[in-house]
Amino acid sequence: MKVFINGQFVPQEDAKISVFDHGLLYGDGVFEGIRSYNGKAFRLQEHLDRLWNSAKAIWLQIPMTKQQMAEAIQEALRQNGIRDGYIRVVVTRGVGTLGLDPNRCSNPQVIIIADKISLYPKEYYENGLEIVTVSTLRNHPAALSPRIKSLNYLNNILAKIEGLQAGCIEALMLNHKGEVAECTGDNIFVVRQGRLLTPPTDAGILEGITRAAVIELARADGYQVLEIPLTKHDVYIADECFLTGTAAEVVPVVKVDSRPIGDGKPGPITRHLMARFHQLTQQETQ
Ligand code: PXG
Repeated sequence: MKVFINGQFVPQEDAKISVFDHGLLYGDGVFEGIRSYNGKAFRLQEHLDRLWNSAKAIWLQIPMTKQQMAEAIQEALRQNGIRDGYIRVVVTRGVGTLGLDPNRCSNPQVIIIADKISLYPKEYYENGLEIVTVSTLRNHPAALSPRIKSLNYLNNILAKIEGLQAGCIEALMLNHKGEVAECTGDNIFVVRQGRLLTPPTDAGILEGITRAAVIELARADGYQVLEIPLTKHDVYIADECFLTGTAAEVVPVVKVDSRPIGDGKPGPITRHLMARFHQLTQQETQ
């Protein structure tokens, strides 16, 4: 595998970062996870915009243009012969001193890895996932905004550990107000009486690119979509529930905190949106 690091493609073994990089020492940096279909990055502009916004929010200057990054991403896919794959873009603060001061770091590091995608087992798409609500609250937006896709993912990792300990591969996180926020690496939707409901950005969530695409698709198909605060109760009494994310795409949820959602099977609107999302990925990457 060839990895892009600081302007060049090098063999995986030579793709190395200093132990003094603040990305490692403090999680000081930002990242993106992007899917490719048919050799093309999906919704690339949206991912680049989010990366640049994350960087701006932490006063990090990305040392290249969006156009240069887009070209490097396409080149990473080409050099590794990846058609249906996964791209990880990482921008770190760079090498600094053993102190917090980011001004002592001079060279932000840009890393692009293009790899094969390891998908969720097919069974999850056919029969749905079981998830649990965990006690780890999503970061308070006034402390560290969940809109920043930063290299500090401990909040999500702690929630993921709790979920895994309960035997679930995804976990539902609440915000500081006790409202539903999102899962550890996926946004959440419920369906009630034919309408889609999903937490708003100010519930303290990552503004998922898959979430935005699914909202567009649902509205285009005539479904009402409301971005409103939700409680666990709203999830428990939903007719359907599903998650959206770059890796997962659209995946049905059939059980939350041991309660079956709807009739305990993936619902019709969920299945419709799974198919529509799949179509969209193909259409946009032809
Ligand atoms: N919430 C959080 C906290 C995320 O990290 C999403 C929602 C979904 O956003 P997108 O833009 O992907 O629809 C994410 C994204 C991984 C992985 O390897 C995780 C994400 C993306 C790609 C890979 O677990 N999370």
